[in-house]
Amino acid sequence: MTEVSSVDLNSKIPNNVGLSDDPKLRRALEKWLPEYLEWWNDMGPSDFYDKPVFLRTAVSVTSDGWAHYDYVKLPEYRWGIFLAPPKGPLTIKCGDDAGKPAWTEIPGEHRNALRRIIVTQADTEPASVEQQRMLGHMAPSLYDLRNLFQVNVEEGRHLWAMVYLLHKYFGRDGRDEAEELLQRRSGDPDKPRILGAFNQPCDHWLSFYAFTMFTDRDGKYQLAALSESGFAPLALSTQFMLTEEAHHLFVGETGLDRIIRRSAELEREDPNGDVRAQGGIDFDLIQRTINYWYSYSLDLFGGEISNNASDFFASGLKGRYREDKFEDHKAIAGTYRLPVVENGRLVEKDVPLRHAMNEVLRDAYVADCERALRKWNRTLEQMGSSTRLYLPSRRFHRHQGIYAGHYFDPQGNLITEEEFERNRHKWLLTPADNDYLLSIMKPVYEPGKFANWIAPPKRGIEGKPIDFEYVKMHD
Ligand code: BYC
Ligand code: FE
Ligand code: FE
Repeated sequence: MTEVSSVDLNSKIPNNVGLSDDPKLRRALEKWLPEYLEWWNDMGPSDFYDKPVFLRTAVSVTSDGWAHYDYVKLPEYRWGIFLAPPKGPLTIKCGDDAGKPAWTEIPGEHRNALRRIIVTQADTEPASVEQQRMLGHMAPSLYDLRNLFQVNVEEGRHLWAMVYLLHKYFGRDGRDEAEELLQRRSGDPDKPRILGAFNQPCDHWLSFYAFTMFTDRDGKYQLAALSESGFAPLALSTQFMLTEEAHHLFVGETGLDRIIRRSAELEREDPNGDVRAQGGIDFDLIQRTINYWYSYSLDLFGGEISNNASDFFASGLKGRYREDKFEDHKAIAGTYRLPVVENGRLVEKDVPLRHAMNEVLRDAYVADCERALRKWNRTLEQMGSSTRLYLPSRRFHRHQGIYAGHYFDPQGNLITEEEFERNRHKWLLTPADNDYLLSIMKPVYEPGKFANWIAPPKRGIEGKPIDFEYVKMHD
């Protein structure tokens, strides 16, 4: 059974992994701490470092009340290392060894695969902080500014969660990887972040909400798959990360809902139903933003037919979403049917189930996104707008997997490259869109006030009113 000790909040690095009993590990992490802070200062939120922010900090791991809310200045945030308490004896959840006891040390034969998974997961966390670095300067309200910073500090903590695993279980290699995680930079041509979506610019708040809606949601499904891992420390670490992740998804889903609500209001108010004439965000632009971030986020699940996915599942390193709900945890027999491109046409093909595990996880993600779309369309209906938003086909605008290198319209029909390029500005965010969004996104820092292009939230944070001073701009 994996050791989860009591929570030590007074240590330099708050933790429940018994750091005080492991001086070597503690020294290594304390050496990494100032390097992390240097990265945060260079690449974390630009400015606002002297402003108290009403933030939640993890202080325990019990399902009720793990979070403490108070005013904190960003550089003083206490990034900690927390594992969820195991619910009974841990077992390998899937693959050839399903049902056997989970590993508390790294099995030699899985060392490289586990290292790769952990480093890939880790890399996304600082990347997203880098992508969101400038957004504080155009926040639509103090409520939203606070949510941005909440997401940022927790992504920082998620990096800590993975760096702990690298330091504790991978020796010298792990420490080197932890260094490199602070060297790569989102969008840098020479040392980019590992996965595609994390090198795309997130220049304004429409992209921020779409990113937390669609890209953080990939995070939810990947973390859920890793929380089924037979490597116990990874499973327990990602389980606790998921409790924080829920708020990131809330920020994205409700943020887009609030924009949609406001746009519907402006559409109604304008004599010609012209949302832009009222300084709002028109529905076509919202749709292009959905298309953009949804397609990059679909790429994050990897190839539809993947040897890696098959190996990860077979060796019990990564399960499916809620593996418990499946009856057969070995998945040796089944097949998965999916459309593939052959000789310029789409034809259905059966793939051995294990090789389709990325696609199985993507299915759970797509269903969740469809649920959110239904919700937004209900908002449109209630507001009396005739517009309906949709998710593009999962073949549209893909850069990974079997559809990459082919061209599809948002309905999923195969088209030519020329046709795709001719329609690109109708289907995907354009530089002109970004210019327009930047032109309307002026900061609003007065408690209870909101930018013209977004509706207020239904309620505040932690029972506080909407006009609460979530960030103290004048202290
Ligand atoms: N971009 O067999 P394939 C989050 C590479 S988000 C670039 O198709 P596999 C968060 C792949 O690495 C969750 N490269 O894919 C969200 C491989 O390269 P190599 C992050 C890509 O391995 C918001 C090659 O293509 N967590 O937490 O089955 C804010 C062929 O690979 C991409 C994880 O990703 C891409 N999109 O699956 C903050 C979990 N996709 O080895 C945080 C850990 C694939 O040939 N990662 N490639 O050089 C994994 O489980 C797997 O690596 C993936 C890919 C699911 C990402
Ligand atoms: Fe995260
Ligand atoms: Fe997140």
